[in-house]
Amino acid sequence: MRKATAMANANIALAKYWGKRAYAGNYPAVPSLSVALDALETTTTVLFDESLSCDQFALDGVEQNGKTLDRVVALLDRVRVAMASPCFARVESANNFPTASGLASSASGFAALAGAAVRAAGLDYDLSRVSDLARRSSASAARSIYGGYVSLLAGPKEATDVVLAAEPVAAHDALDLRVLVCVVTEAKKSIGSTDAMRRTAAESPFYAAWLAVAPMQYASMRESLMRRDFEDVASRAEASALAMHASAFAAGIVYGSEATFALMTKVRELRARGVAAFATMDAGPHVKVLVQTLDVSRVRAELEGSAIRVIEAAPSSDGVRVYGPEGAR
Ligand code: 2P0
Repeated sequence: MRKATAMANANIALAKYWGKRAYAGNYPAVPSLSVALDALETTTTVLFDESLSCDQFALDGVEQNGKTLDRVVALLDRVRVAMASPCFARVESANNFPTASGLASSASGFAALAGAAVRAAGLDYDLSRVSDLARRSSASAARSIYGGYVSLLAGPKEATDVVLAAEPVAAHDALDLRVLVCVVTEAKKSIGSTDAMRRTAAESPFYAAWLAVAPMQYASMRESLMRRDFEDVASRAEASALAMHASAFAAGIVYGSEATFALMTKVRELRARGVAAFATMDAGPHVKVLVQTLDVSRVRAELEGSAIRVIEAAPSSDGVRVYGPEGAR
């Protein structure tokens, strides 16, 4: 038996990833740029155990099956290919934020799973191989292997099976940034991002426009980040989210709810009053508001009425942390 534990933080994309290359391997069709968040964290333990007759996965104490289990098994299968004496594993994972709230947990979840599985399997992988392994399960998870500001490039245009890992691009303190995560519902999201991306690519009249604009938005944002220009990065983040959602919207994928639009309106009103606040949304109705430290209290006070809960997060310097193995024999 070999056991290892890993912790990873969630990240939010400032320049969004949306869409995959048509060939296998879960390669993104566009580059993305994210920041790791200190407040949202997953801890995962992997125990490879010769006595097990199948893989087991418990999330926040609840045994999982179906698609949720299948995605974990798929990652373990990739690890087992490289193991000297492969066997099944028990995986236990816990989020320090409510999983049912619909906040993205696949980024921190698959990053922690990849880190723990590789270590428990006794594989000598560097961080880019761990990031590549995480990407194959969930592209945003590749970015949670590193702290601070992180990029993940698009996959090559032609079908391939190369290593594609995220890369750190700036330290966590490159900007004076705080993220106010406005939770608007406890319900699970309506459509998973993998399916939603597939539908956007197949049905959105604006998908081609998204593919054309996203790399330019990414490049400009990276330059703004290098100049440490909060307002430029944050306003470009809002533009990236709007372009991504516009492409999905045109395929009938509407992640926003009334509360989402109320919060977006609030953020616009704040800006009209001279407050540098910018909104970004992922594959769900929650709104993440980007502000500077000085503005946290007053922006938070304005947003609280339109959200169930506001979680304040700061950029984290932490990438994946791996402990173990224990019980090696
Ligand atoms: C992102 N999202 O860049 C974008 C923005 C949501 C909106 O990556 O299909 O779970 O597993 O590779 O990473 C969420 O999708 O997708 C996501 P898969 P993932 O953060």
